[in-house]
Amino acid sequence: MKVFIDGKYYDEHAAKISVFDHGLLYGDGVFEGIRAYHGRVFKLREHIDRLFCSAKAIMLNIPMSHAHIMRAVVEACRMNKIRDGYIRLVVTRGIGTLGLSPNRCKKPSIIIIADKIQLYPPALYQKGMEIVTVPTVRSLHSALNPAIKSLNYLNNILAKIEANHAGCEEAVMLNAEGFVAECTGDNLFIVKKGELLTPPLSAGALYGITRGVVMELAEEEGLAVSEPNLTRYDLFNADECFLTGTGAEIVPVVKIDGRVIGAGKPGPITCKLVTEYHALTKNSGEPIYK
Ligand code: PXG
Repeated sequence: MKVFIDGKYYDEHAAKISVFDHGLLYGDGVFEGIRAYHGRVFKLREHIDRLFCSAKAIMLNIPMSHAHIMRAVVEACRMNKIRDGYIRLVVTRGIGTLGLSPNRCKKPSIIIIADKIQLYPPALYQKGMEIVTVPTVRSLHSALNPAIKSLNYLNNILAKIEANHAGCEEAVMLNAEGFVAECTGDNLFIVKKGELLTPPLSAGALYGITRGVVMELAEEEGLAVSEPNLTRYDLFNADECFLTGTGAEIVPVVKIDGRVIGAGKPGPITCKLVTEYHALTKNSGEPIYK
């Protein structure tokens, strides 16, 4: 595998960054997780847009243009002969000193890793997932805004550890007010009386690219989509529930905090959206090979 760092490609074992990089020392940086399907990079522009929004929020000047990064991501896939894979794009604050000050970091670093993807087992998609609410709440907007896809993922990792301790793969994270925000690396949707509901960004959800795609697909299907504040009660009494994310795609949820959701198996609307999502990933995206 060849890894892109600041304009050059390095072999996997030689792809290294400094111990003085503030991405490592302080989690000071931003990232994206992107998928390639059938030789195309899916929703590339949307991911790069979000990367620039995250960077703006932390006052990080990405030393490459939007168009240039898009080309670099496609090129990194080509270099690694990727047709189906996962691309991790990272921008760190760069090399600085042992002090918080980002002003000491002269140049942000850009890293692109284009690799194969580790998928959830297929059985999980057929049977559905069990998830739990965890004690760790989503960061406040006024602390570290959850809309920023920063390198500081400890809030999510703590929640993931708590879910794993409870024997689950994913956690429902509430915000400080007790409303549902999202999961540790996925957005959350419920279906109630034929309508789709998902927490608003103001509740602490990430502006998920998959979330956006699913909302568009649902609207095309004529389903009503809304973004109200949701409580655990709303989840327990949903007809269907599923998670969305670039890595996970659409994962049906069949149990939350011990309560069976709907019929206890992936619901019809969830399954329809899964089919449509797969169809979309088959024939859209930025071509890697001309
Ligand atoms: N919420 C959070 C907190 C996320 O980090 C999503 C929702 C889903 O967003 P997208 O744009 O992917 O639909 C994410 C993103 C990984 C990995 O290694 C994935 C994410 C985050 C961190 C790591 O698979 N998902």
